[in-house]
Amino acid sequence: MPTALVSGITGQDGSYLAEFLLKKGYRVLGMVRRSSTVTFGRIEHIQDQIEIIQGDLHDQGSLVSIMEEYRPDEVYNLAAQSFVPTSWNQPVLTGEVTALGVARMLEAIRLAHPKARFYQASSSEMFGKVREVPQKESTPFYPRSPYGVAKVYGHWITVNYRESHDLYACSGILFNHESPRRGLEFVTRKITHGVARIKLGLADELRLGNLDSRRDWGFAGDYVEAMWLMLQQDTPDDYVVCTGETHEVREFCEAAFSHVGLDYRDYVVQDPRFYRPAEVDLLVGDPAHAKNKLGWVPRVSLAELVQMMVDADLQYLGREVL
Ligand code: NAP
Ligand code: G4F
Repeated sequence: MPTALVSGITGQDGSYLAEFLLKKGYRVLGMVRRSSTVTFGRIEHIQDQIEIIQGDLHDQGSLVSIMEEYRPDEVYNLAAQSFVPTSWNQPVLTGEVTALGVARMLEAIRLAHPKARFYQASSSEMFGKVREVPQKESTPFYPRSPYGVAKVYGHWITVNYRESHDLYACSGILFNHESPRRGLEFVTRKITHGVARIKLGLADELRLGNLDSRRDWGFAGDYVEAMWLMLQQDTPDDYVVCTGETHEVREFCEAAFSHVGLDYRDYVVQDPRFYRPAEVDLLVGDPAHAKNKLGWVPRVSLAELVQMMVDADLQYLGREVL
């Protein structure tokens, strides 16, 4: 039975990846940081099948100890400060976790267990002010937020450890992927949760920022398979993972409201508080490399994703209302 270590297992992607790996017969180790309250909501349903171990991307020693003790076959580094607006308020913390945290994890592997295969959760946010449309593996980066800058470091340190130390290290450049488990502060979940609140009579407006920006949105449950596939190849490489389609935030709103028979224009209020100091206006990826080399294709369409998320929020909030 292969062993996988997942950092960020309590997050959206960590929960889907853990489910996926359990189905494949893996022993799953979930690395979690110490906190005063339990943050296991997304993995409650599989908690008895996972081994939870304590570790923090700030703490080099904890990572080395984990590698020495558990010697995982595969390491998925999903942990990060992942919310873009927070990265302007906490740029140093974002750099510590989202950038240097990657170097600490790679150092732990190099020192204690260099046979481990490594996956780094890189991001389309690195393309920022895009230099090319659509974006592919060779497109130059131009990050627009401290988060994007930190992810560029994480990407290149992964490539560098592969080339310097011969580690099996891959960088997955994933475009936005969403689900009913998405954090409430990200725009898609904020919209679907807002739609459900309005439909159930719990709110009468939804305050958002820039409706013009465009994203290439997919379903998180599909994207974790691409992470796993990257670590099953003969040689390590970097891959863009996306749908190849792009839509405005406004279109996501339109679809979510219309799913419950409402018109978004009656409820959405644009609020300058949610605008960013520098925006990423257009993201759309080219999934050809992932398709040709990994045989990976996304399954859930945007329309299905919107419906899945609105229905889940209606169900979730409906239970609270009753
Ligand atoms: P998420 O829901 O925000 O989860 C982040 C995870 O990181 C949580 O489990 C969090 O733990 C953990 N974490 C934060 N700081 C940590 C630290 N110092 N030490 C250990 N763990 C720490 O993010 P996600 O959407 O699942 O994304 C997973 C990864 O993919 C992230 O690296 C993100 O930047 C990247 N990514 C995401 C997308 C996307 O569209 N979702 C696209 C491209 C790349 P707590 O539960 O304790 O907070
Ligand atoms: O949902 P978002 O906050 O996601 P963003 O900034 O694209 O970042 C996500 O995807 C990245 C991959 O490209 C990940 F690396 C990152 O960790 C994260 O998962 O915002 C999407 C768009 C932005 O253009 C934003 O300005 O939605 C716009 N937006 C408009 N109103 C809003 C809002 N975003 C948020 N969060 N809240 C709003 O009210």
